[in-house]
Amino acid sequence: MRDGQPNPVTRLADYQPPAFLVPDTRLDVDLRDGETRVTAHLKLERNPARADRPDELVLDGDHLDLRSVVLDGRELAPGDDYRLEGPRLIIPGVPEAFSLTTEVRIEPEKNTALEGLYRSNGMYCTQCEAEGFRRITFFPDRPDVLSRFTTTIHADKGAYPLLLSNGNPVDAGDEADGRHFATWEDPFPKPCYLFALVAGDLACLADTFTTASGRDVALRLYAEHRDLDKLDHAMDSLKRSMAWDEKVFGREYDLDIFQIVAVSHFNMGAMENKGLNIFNTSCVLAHPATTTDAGFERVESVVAHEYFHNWSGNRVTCRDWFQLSLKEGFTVFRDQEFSSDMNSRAVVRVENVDFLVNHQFPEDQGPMAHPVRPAEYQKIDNFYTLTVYEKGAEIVRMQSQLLGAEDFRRATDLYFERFDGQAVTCDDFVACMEQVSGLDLAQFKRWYAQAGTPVLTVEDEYVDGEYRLTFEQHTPPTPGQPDKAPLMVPVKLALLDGEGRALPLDDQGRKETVVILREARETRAFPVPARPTPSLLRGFSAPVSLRYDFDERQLNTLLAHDSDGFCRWDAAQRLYFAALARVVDGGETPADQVARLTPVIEQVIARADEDPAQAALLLTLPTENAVGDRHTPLHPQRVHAAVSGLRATLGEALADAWWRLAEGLRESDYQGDGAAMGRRRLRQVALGYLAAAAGAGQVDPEPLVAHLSDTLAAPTCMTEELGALRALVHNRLPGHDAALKAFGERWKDEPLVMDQWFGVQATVPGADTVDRAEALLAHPAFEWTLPNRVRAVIATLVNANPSAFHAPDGSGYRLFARALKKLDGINPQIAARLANGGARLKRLEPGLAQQLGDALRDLRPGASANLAEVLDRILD
Ligand code: 0A1
Ligand code: ZN
Repeated sequence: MRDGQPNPVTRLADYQPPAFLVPDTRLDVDLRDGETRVTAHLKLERNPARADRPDELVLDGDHLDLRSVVLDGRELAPGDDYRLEGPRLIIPGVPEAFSLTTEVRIEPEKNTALEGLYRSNGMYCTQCEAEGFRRITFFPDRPDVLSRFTTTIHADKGAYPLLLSNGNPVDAGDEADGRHFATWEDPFPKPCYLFALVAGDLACLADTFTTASGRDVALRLYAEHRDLDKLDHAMDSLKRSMAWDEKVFGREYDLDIFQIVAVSHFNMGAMENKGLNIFNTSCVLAHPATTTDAGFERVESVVAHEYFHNWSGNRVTCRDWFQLSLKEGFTVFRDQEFSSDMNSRAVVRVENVDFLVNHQFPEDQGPMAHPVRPAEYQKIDNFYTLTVYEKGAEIVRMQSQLLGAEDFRRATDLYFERFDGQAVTCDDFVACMEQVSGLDLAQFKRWYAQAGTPVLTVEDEYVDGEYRLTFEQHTPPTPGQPDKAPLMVPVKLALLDGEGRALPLDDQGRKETVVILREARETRAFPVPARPTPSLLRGFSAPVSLRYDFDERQLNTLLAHDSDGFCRWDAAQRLYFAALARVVDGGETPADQVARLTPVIEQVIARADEDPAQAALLLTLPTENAVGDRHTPLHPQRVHAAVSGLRATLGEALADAWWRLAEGLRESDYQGDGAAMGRRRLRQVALGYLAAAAGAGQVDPEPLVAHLSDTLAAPTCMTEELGALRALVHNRLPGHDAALKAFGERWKDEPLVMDQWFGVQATVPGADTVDRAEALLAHPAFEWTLPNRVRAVIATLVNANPSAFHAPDGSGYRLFARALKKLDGINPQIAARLANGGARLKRLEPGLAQQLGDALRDLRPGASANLAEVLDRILD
C-alpha cells in the first residue's frame, strides 16, 4: 500500500550496471506447510563494469523473514554487519569476492499475489518474472545478473512425489519422516526471473525429440491426474515448435529435458522458465470435448511462444526491463510466423492484425500509451502490454521485411551468436540488422521510442497518365510525448484496374512495391493507364492507422479481387464501419444499410468454399468497442443498438443464405484439422446472424432453437456446444435458461469449461447483465483467488460487454470498482490489469465519464502500487 506516497519511478536513463555479479547460486528449498525455509548460497564478486566501486551489497527481498546471514563463513550480526532497509538487505564493506549464505522463511500458502513461490490446487509452483524471485530469497533481482543455479528441493514424498526445477536432474533420494529431495542443475547462466520450482503430485505425458544434431531430448508435460488426456495437443505443438525453430531460425534445444507444468492459478498465459515452463492450464490443456477451436489455436501458439523464448529471451536476455520487447516483440513475431506456417498464413495475419488494431491501437491512443521501449515505469508488471508484445512484434516484422528473408535470417543468426549468454538491449538487436544489411536504421529506431499510433493519410490524383499518391504521416501526442518525429514507414502497395487486376508498376512489370516513407509528407508517382484502385498497406506492412477516402466502389473492388488477405478484410471492415457510422451518427437505420451490404456479403458467401476461415473473418462485423472508438464522445448504448441492429437486420435479410451455410457446414463427426476448424468458424458466424435476427423478433426463432437444441443434445465438440449455448443465451432465445443450467451441470467439474460458462453469461448484451454478474460473483464456483475465473466474469464484462459495463445507471462501474478494491487486496497484478478496462473514461459522454471517474477516484487512497499507477494514468 502506498500510504498516500507517490510510487517510486524507475527510469531507463538511470540505468547502471550491477555492482556485484553472482556467478553461482545454490538454493536449498525445504517445503513444509506453514514454514518453508529457503537457504541461498551465493558466490558474489564485484562487477568490473562498475567504475564507482560501491562497497555496499544491496540485495532485493520482499515478504521474506530473514533468519541468518553468513559471509565467508562468519555469521553477521543484524544492525552492526547488515541492515534491512525497507524490503532490501544491505551489507556494507563487503570484499571483492565472497560467499554469502542467507536463510529465510516464507509462506507460500498465504501468497495470493501468485508471484514468487505459491500454492495452486495442492501443488507448489513459482512465478518469478518480472520481480518475483525476491519473494523467494534475497538476490540482485534484475535481468542483467546471470547466475548458474543448482537447486535442491525437499518435501513430503507422499504429497509431493514430483520435485522439479530448471536444468537437468542430478540427484534425488529419500530422507527421514517420509520426506525426499531432488537436486537440479542448470548449466546455463540465467537471470533469476527464469528460475522455477514445482512440487506436486502430477500426471505426466512423456515423449522425446531428436534434435537436428542428433541429441535426444526428454519431453515431459505435467498436469493434474484428471487432465492427463488433455496434453496431446500441447505435446504435438511442442514437437512442431522444436522442429520449426531448427529449420527457420537454426535454433536447437540445449538441455537434456524440456518440461511444461500446467497450473490453475496463474496471472498470465505462461512462463518460459529455463527448461521448466509453467503454464496457465488454459494455455496448455486441450481436448475437443472441452476446448474450442480458438482454444486449440491458443495452446499451439503459446506453447510455441514459450519454447521459442529458450533462445529469444533465455540464451539472449534483456539488460533491463525497459528492453522487455527485445524478447517479447521478437518472440511474438516468431510465434506468429510459426502459426502462419502451421495454418493459413493469410488468416493468421488477419487475426493478428485484427487483434493489434482492436486492442493495441486503443491502448496506444489512450491514457496508458507508452513506447515499445518505455522510458520509465512505476511497476514493471504494468508494462506487459499489447504495445510491448504486439506492436513490438510489428517492429520486428518491419525489420524482417526491410531486410528480406535471407538477410533477416543472417541478422538473427548474428544476434544469437554475438549475444549468447548475455543481457542486451533493443539497440543491440537493431545493430545486427544494420550490420548484415548495410541499412541505416537510426530513424527506424524511433518506433521503439515514440508512443502512439501513427496516422497515415493518403491522397491521390491522376494526371497525365500518372497516378500520384501523397502520404502524410502524423503521430498524435501521447502522455509525456507532445511532439513526434516522422517515422520510417514501409508501405506495401499495388494498384488495381477496373477489373481488380494488379497493374504493372515499373519497367520490370512488378505488380507490388514497397514505398519506404521517411518524411512527414511525400509523393510517389506511378505511370498507369487509368485511375486505379489503390491496394494500400498490403499485409499490414506497418502498424499505422490508414486514412484514405475509399469510395464504395473501390472497397467492393478490393473485397472482390484483391489478392492480399489483409486488404480484402480491411475493405470489408471499412464497409461495415461506414454503414454503422451512418446509423450511429447519420440518423439512418440498420434496414437502410441492407441494400448496400447484401450484395457484398452474398459475394463473399458465394466464394466461401475457397477458404471458409477467411470468409468467416470477412463476414464478421466490427465489435462494439471498435465502432465506439471511432465516435466521440462515446455513447456505448447507441453503438450497441447500431451493431446489434445491423447484425439482426442482416440476419433477417440473408436468412436463407445463413441457413444454407449453417446446414451445409454442419458436421456429423469431429475433425481436428484446419479445414474443419475453418468450416466450424464460418458456421458459427452464420448461426450468429440467424440468432441475432431471431432474438430481435425479425425471424421466427423456432427452427433455429430446434437446430441449436439438437446441437446441444449431441455436440461434436466444444466449439459447436459453446457456440450453440452462446447463440441461445446472448439472444435470449426460448430455452436459454434451461440450456445454461444443463451446460453448467454437465461441466461443473471442468474448471476451464466453467470459465466459458461464466464468460457467456457475463457477455449477455444489455444493462441488466450487471445484476447477473453480481449473481455470478456470488456463485459457489466463483473464486476471487483464481485469475481465470475473475477474468471470465469481470474482465469479460468490462472489456467485452460495453452495453452492460456502461449501464446508464452506473451500476457496471460500481461493480467494477468494488471488484478492483477486493482484488487489489488479493492480487495487485490482476487488479491493475483489470483496471485498464477504465481507460476509455475520457472518451465517454460526460454523464458516464463522471460516474466512472467517481467510482475509480474512490479507489485511489490505499491502492497498491500496481493499481495506483494505472488509476493515476486513467484519472489524471
Ligand atoms: N514472459 C511471459 C509472460 C509473463 C510475464 C509476467 C508474468 O508474471 C508477471 C508471467 C508471465 C511470456 O511472454 O510468455
Ligand atoms: Zn513471451
